[in-house]
Amino acid sequence: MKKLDTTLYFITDSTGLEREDFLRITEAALSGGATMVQIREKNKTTREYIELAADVHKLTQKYNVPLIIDDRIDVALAIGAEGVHLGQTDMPIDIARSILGNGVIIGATTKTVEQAKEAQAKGADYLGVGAIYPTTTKVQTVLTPVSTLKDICKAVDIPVNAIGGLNKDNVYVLENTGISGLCVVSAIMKAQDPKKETQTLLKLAKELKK
Ligand code: TZP
Ligand code: MG
Repeated sequence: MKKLDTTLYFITDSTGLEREDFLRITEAALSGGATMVQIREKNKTTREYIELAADVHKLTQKYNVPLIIDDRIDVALAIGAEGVHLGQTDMPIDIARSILGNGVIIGATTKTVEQAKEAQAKGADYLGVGAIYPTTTKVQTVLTPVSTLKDICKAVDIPVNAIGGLNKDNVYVLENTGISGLCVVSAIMKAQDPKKETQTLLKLAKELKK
């Protein structure tokens, strides 16, 4: 596995979009410098998920960026994705690791120091922590205080990304937290100019992780 760069981690959401527009936005994010991409689908059949993930994988491979599949180990294996992202109610990290092996990236959502330490101990490669702000993206989540994010960054050695309602106007709250990067969905997915938005967010993310 090459070194993980979670600086600007773009998570897709195809809700309400034609396939063509969805793929255009995804490629815009890649050309704008997204360092990781996650495909996150909640309402697709397994076949639809695989087909879309395979199309996104062609794009991420063109830009040499790892593709992470939300939740679905089977979809990741089916298309040879670089990783999976697991929430607290998804497959336990150690079991996923035993299925996928050491060459695959495993990310975990954690909201407490305890969860973060456990995820690291069970073999997670990075953590997503949030939601920092209320989000318009369809997700079951509660807000995570910035102070908890900071505590988590201190408690683990693996990269920690902030997630939830983040955009170029509000990420300043993440200064001096110890994060390794930003995870964003709608800030890029719903931008007028997704490439430009990605470039702006990448610049901010680089500043924040210093
Ligand atoms: N987990 C916590 S918040 C969230 C996920 C998947 C959604 C983030 O989406 P947005 O649009 O960047 O707020
Ligand atoms: Mg999940």
